[in-house]
Amino acid sequence: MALEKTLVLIKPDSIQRGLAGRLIARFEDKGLRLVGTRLLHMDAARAARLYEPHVGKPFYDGLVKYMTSGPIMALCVEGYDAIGQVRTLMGATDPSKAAPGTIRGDWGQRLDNNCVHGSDSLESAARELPIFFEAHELCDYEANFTRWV
Ligand code: IDP
Ligand code: MG
Repeated sequence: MALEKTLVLIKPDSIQRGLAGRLIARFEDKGLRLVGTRLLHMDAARAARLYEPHVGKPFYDGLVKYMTSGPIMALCVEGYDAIGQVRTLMGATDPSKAAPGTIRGDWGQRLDNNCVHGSDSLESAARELPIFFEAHELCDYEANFTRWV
């Protein structure tokens, strides 16, 4: 298993609902560690950069509108197999189909308000992280629990 960094976004619906702390706790509880955090309100240009792979899809315009509708929190989290671990914690894209126990399964109802984003591959994480963080904004450290998880 490789040590990976991945991008998590706590989406506007989650910030509005006051879920940020509980969602961050889900990743921390799993043993993933925070190496970057940022609260921001995305503009259309940043959202377009993030969702470039979805250009042309029927939900694209609504997705950009949703993701620019209010503040989000960007997290860079690190851990073994972090990309896959985050995707497992998030659950299926459509919260109405996501398993109970996953973030989307526990907190979401609708595909167009699905609580969180997580990079889906090493390539995506490498493309997406610089959209939110410059290298110097990430903290390189070993948490004292690291050897146990
Ligand atoms: P993912 O977030 O699970 O990786 P993607 O297929 O990459 O899912 O889609 C990106 C985002 O676009 C989803 O998280 C969701 O917010 C939105 N989305 C995907 N499919 C639909 C749809 O059919 N209707 C509305 N929004 C959608
Ligand atoms: Mg995706």
